[in-house]
This record gives sequence, structure tokens and C-alpha cells, in this order.
Amino acid sequence: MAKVSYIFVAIALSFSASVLGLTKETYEISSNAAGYMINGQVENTNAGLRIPLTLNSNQKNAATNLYGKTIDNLIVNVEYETEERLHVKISDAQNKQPVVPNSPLGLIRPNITSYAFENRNYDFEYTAKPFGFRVIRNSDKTIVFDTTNMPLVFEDQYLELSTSIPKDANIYGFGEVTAPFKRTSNVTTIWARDKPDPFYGNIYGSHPYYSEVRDGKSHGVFLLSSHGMDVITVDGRITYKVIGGILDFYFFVPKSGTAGDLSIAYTDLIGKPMMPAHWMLGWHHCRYGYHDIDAVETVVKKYKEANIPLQTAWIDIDYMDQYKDFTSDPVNFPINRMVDFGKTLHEDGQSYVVMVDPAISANSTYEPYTRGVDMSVFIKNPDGTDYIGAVWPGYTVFPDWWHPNATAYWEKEIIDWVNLLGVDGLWIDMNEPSSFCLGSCGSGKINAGLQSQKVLDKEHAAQEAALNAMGNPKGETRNLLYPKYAINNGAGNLSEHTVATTAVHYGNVPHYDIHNLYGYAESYHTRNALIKHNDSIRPFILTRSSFAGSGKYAGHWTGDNHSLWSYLKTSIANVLNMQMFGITYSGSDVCGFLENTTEQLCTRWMELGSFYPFARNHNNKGQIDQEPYLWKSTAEASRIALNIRYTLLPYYYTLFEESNRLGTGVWRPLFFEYPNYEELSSNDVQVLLGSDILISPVLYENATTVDAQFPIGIWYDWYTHEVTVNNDAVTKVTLDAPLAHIPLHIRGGSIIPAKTPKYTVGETYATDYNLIIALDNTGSASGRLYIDDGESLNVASYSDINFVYENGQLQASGKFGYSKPEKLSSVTIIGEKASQLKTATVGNTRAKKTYKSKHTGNSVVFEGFSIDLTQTFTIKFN
Ligand code: MIG
Repeated sequence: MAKVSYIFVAIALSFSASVLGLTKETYEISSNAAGYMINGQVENTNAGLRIPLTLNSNQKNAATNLYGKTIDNLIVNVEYETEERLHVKISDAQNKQPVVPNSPLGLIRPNITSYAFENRNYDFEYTAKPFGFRVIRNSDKTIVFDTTNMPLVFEDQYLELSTSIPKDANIYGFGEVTAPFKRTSNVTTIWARDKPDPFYGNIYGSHPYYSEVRDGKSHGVFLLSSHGMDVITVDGRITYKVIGGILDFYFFVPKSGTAGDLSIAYTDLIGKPMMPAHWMLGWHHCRYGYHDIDAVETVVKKYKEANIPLQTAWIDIDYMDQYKDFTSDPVNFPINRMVDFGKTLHEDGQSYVVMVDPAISANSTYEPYTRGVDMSVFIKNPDGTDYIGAVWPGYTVFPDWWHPNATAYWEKEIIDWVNLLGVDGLWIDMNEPSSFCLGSCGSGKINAGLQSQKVLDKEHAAQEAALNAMGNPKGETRNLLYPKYAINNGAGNLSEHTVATTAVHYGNVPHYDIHNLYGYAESYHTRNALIKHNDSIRPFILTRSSFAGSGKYAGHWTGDNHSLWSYLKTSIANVLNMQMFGITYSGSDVCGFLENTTEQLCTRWMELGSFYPFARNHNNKGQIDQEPYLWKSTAEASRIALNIRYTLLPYYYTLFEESNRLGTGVWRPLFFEYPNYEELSSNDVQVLLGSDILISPVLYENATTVDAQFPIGIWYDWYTHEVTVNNDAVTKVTLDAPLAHIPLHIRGGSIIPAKTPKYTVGETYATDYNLIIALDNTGSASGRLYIDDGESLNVASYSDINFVYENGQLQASGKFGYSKPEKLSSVTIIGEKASQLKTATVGNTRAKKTYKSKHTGNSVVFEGFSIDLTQTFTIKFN
């Protein structure tokens, strides 16, 4: 098995994308489609335009009913929502097509009181016959989106729309997918699926969003749809093929054209990423397959012995009794031991997270089931009985998050459990949702059960027959099981390995229409429940399935990757995608999940993974152990890299605050920060942490150097403070990277707030602040520090400090609201001009100056300050 997937990966990597993803059927456009034309008056509305369309069927050989029932009359609503956001909604005139709910379980549509008729950064143009439209960036007249000369198809189960894009366009996004960051020719299928990260295949999350960088400027396009779709990117064109709903497009055209402002604009619509608490930024350790609580306790102990900082211990489904949620195995994970484990972690300043799955064991002696049945809260069959699938505990039902009782139901289960265990957060898995049989399988037709995947396979035909016999939801005329346009779902049948598309949610909504929202909706309810449990601290949720806007409820890990070098590398693109999708608290399983890792791979992965926005080692059941203390080089690399992460905790936290307030990324692609340098456009092997720290990891086996690109400016080596490059063009440098070393560079011109790393996040945060000032070529630098108590959901007091270094003087100003005393005790200044500095004067006191021999003259360190961060201050350096 291991061997087979290795071969698959090797093939995936050696073939070009076009061979992989594209078959002729999927990338062609429906050039013979009838199309639409304007029918009657285009009206000016208080929001923009209203354009009535009718089928343009008088064209020769015009085809209708291609993959569904053609809808003759459409309305295009053009709304100038903000100066940077345009909403173009193409819907059926009768409003019968299902849309994403306007609720926290879908997307709450913005409440706009005045539309941007003036000062818009975009224009909307259209053609009448056939109808097509263009979105134009006003500042430079760039056509950012152009559907003219491309077919528009609008059928109940098939929507098609294309835009022209430039040759070799810089397209990023569409997902969730494991693929190079810059998208080239392939099909991205969006249909939530539980599958271990196949290259280019559809996986857990649904993000019909992309951004493009053209001529140094960014714009973004979001199709608000929860329906399954293929998005085809080929040279010169993007085509959407969607199997339901409407064409609800949002265009983001920021005036500055920066990727940062684009992130702000996109998350203004979908919601801002959640704010993590301090502890969440520490190192996490997890694995599937710890046999008992002793094993988990031993891991915590050995981390400590190896002096590798561990903040959070996780327990996977292993702790459950027969894999039932809200239970613990009385023999291997007795509840008192589970509770005591949490207490000990907390006494030691550490944190505790466990898994909860959405599927509930369908067992009449199990209270979470019977309570749910009483509340009628589970997804139904078309005939009104409970829909039964199979997950770890055997037959299961699935909470219907859209049911009005879902809040009360989930709140009780979650709160009781969290109260009992004393955990700090929940990990929600399997929420695509994943189910191991096809259709509702609890009717006795099959022998479901955990160990019976083979049996299930054998009985697949019977399951399919049962699925076909389920029938459609009441009043439903569409072919929900086998839509005529078959998206390129890697699982084949849409209902495969998930809930049947004909299963019914509250309000007679078929699963077909909201499948992609299931994990998003679970995240919402789980967050709500945790807040209800304790409304003073920030909830922690890590979700596998996500939708546009999930970042406001939860963080995300990229699912089941493989312990292969190719997956170490691709984790960068995976995490960068999530940053763009507004899920900034994200990361991949460090050292790899499936397959066996190796010392060298795990060492390199710990080096990179120590810097993921969400940083966790996680392993699969049955693989060899991969705790970082097991190998000498891994332990050493982990101590070094994690100490740097903990040193940078205030910098991370400040970035997360910005992300939470504005929507910007914590990890950033080089090209997004330096968009005028096309040679950076495909770089997904290095990362900027914020704008100031450049990470250049080793991603290839046996490599001891990294071929790195450096953006313009001056970049200092993190470790030696020497100048690595000082350039006005992008420069390539081969960096030394012996096994336990990850190359890191500081941008000249930045001021980075830091701490002294300790074993836990709390101890680290209890140390004084330090500043790292890296001078640019003019001898200046600036930076920011955000401080609050690190955990409150509603922050009562905070400080937001701006640092500017100029002409030998450091000035701190801004807002100083945080009530607890915080001190600055040292300043490191890096740069040629710094080496001449001998004294630092704070008010009337002379601080002592210390040289650190390892800094070989390119930096100086001033220690021994005791400056209160409660008001503006100045330090003069001479
Ligand atoms: O199908 O809970 O992606 O992280 O360890 C396996 C066991 C179910 C899948 C998750 C993985 C987790 C595992 N889960």
C-alpha cells in the first residue's frame, strides 16, 4: 500500500499538470450553447443595475438542455457594494434555484446602506446580444474579468461561465487542493471529500476563490456557491462548471492593488480570521494510535526531558469508547485519568485538545443519539426516517446543522464533555462529512462496522441499489444522485464516502445543495458551544472541512498528508492557499501522516513546521513513531527552530492580531509582497512570515543547501546578523543548510518584537520584551507590537505600539492601553551603522552596552533596560 501511493506521487510530480487534470470533455467550453441576450430595459437601481436576460435561442444550432433544464429568463443584479467590491449576481428570474443560506451557516450578506456610485475602482460593462460582461479596473483600465465571447449556460443543474485571462496569468487559489501555488492548466474540482491529499484531486475544503496578480496589482474573484463544481484553468481562460444554484460573483479590486488590501477586501465579505490565544501559537503534538493514556503521558514527559518545548498535548479518537463521541475507553483511557491528565497539563502551563467527530453512533443505548432523535436533529432520508451512514463507531447519524434544534443539541453535548474533561479546545474531523458506506446503510442491508471496509466494498453494488431506491426529496425534480454533468469528483459518485446527495436537511433542503457547507456549519456550532461554555476566553477549534469564511470560526490543518518529501514541499502552497482563503491559523501535519517518516525528513519538517502559523506534529496509526525527541538531529533541529518560534511569539501574535482585524496573511508568498518581480510568481518553496522574516527551508532529500530567491532590499542572516544580500533586484543565493539548520533572514528596515524563549508559551510571555532592529540602507527601521492578555474573547485593554528607528533614535508611540505592566529589557540593532554604536540613553539613565562575540561586529546588543511599555519613550543611541 505504502509503495503504491509512493508510485502515484512520483507520477503525479513528473507529469505536467495538463496531462494530470485535463480530459477533453472537462476543459472544453459549450461553444454551441444558446447563450442569453438582454430582454427589455436595463434598469438603474439604488445599488447599480438590473439587467433582464432571456435565452438567445434564435442563434443557429443553438443548444439548450445540455446537462439539465435550461432556464429561459435570468436577472443580472449588478451592485456597487463598495469602492473596491462589485457584486454581480446572475440568477433565475423566478428565484427557484437554491442559494447559499444568508445565515451564519452560509454567508451573512453585507448590509449596505449606500452604494459606491462614485470613486469606484472598477467599471462594469456589458454586451447585449449575446450577453456578456467585463469588470475593468479603473485606475489603469485593465480588464480583470471578461465573459464576452464566451458561452453563458444557465440550467438547473449546470451553470457555465468563462473569463478570458492573459497568457501565463498569475492565478492563485481555488481549493482546497494540493498543487503548486501558482495555478496552471488543470481542473480544480470543488466537492468536499475525505481523501488523503492526492495531488490535484478534490479534498476536504471548498473555496471557489482566486486571485490574480497582473502588472504588479492584485484582484480577486469569489463565486459564492456551495454546489459542486469544476474550475478549469487553461492558458487564456478560466471556466466554471457548476452543478446547481446561481452565478453569484464578487469581484475585489483594491485601489492600492496590493495583495494585503485584497485580503482585507475579501475577508470584509467572508469574515475575518479568528484571533488565537497565546497558547495556541505554541507547539502542538498529536498522533493517531496512542494506545492508552500512559502512552500520551510518556510523550509529554519525554518532550520535557529532551527540552523540546511542548505547549499542547492532543488525543485522537483512540480515547473514545468504541469510537463514540463524548465517551472514553474505560480500560485504556479511563475518564478520571483523562481528567487528571488535563489537570497536570494545566499545572505545568500546558494545554489539552481532543477530537470530536460529527457522526453520532446510532445506538439506542447511547444518549447523545437518543437525545438527538428526540430533538429530530439528524439528517433525514427522503421518507423522513433518519439517514444512517457508517463511521468509526459503526452505524451513525449526522447532525443537521441547519435544524433549529441543532444549537441546543450540540451545545449540550459539547459543553457537558468539555466541562467534564477540562480540555482547552476541540479538533473536529470527518466533517466533509465522511461516511464509509454509500447511501443510508443502516437498514440491515449491509454489514457495516469499523473493521469491515472490505465487506463494505463487496457490498457496494447492494449499497448503490439501495441508494438508487432512496428516491428524491419531496417535490424534487432534479437528478441529485447522477447529475448529467459529472464533476471530476475523485470519489466518482457524488454520494460516495459521504452523505447521499438525496439526504434531506431541515426545510427539505437536499444534501446536494449544501454538502460543501457541512464542516463550516459544524465549526460555527462548535464555536458557539465553546463560547457558551466560557464566554471570556477565545475558543479553539481545528476543522478539517472548510468553506469560504471558515477562518472566522476555526483553524485548519491540511488533512492527511504523506511522510514524503513531496508533501513537505507542497505543504507551503497548502498553507499559503489557506492564508488567501482567510484561514490564517493553519498548518500541515509535521513529519507527515501516512507512510513512515525518516529521521532526515522529520528533521527538515520540524524545521519548517516550527514556523507554520499552526504548528503540530501528527502521525497516523500504524506508522513508525515520529516524536521529535526520537532522533538526535530531529531533536536538535526542533529545539533550535522552536526556540526561534517562541522568541518570535510577540511577532506572530502581532501578525495574528492584524489578520484578525484586517484579514491579512500570517504566512505570505514572496510574490504577494513584491508583485512587481515576475520571477517570484511561482516561488512556493520560500515564505515570508509577515513581511519581515524570510524562511528558506530545505525541501529535498540529502540537500544541504537551498537555492533561495531574495527580494529587493537588504536581508540579514537571522543567526549571524551578517548581510546575506543587499540588492535592488531579485537575487538568487545558494544558502548553506546543514541538517539541523533552517535558513532565516530578517528584512532590513524591520523592527521585530521578541521574547526570551522558555519551555511553555506562558513562561515565554512572562519574560520581558526585546526588540530586534534590522536597519535598511538609510539606517532606519520600523515595526509594530500588539499586546493584550492573550486570551480574552472580548479584549478589555490592549496596547498597539509603533516603533520607528531613525538617525540613531528609537521612538515608541501609539496606544498604550494594556493594564498589566510589561517591560522592554533589551534591544539588538543589526546593520553596518549599528556596529559604531556604543551607548544607549533612556531618559537620564545610561544602559550598559554589551557586545555579543558571535555578532562579529554587524550588530550590537543593549541589555539591562527596564522600560515600561505604558507610554511613549525614546532611546538614543550613540
Ligand atoms: O480516517 O481520527 O485526518 O488527522 O488522525 C481517519 C483519526 C480519521 C482522519 C484525520 C486524522 C486523524 C484520523 N482521522
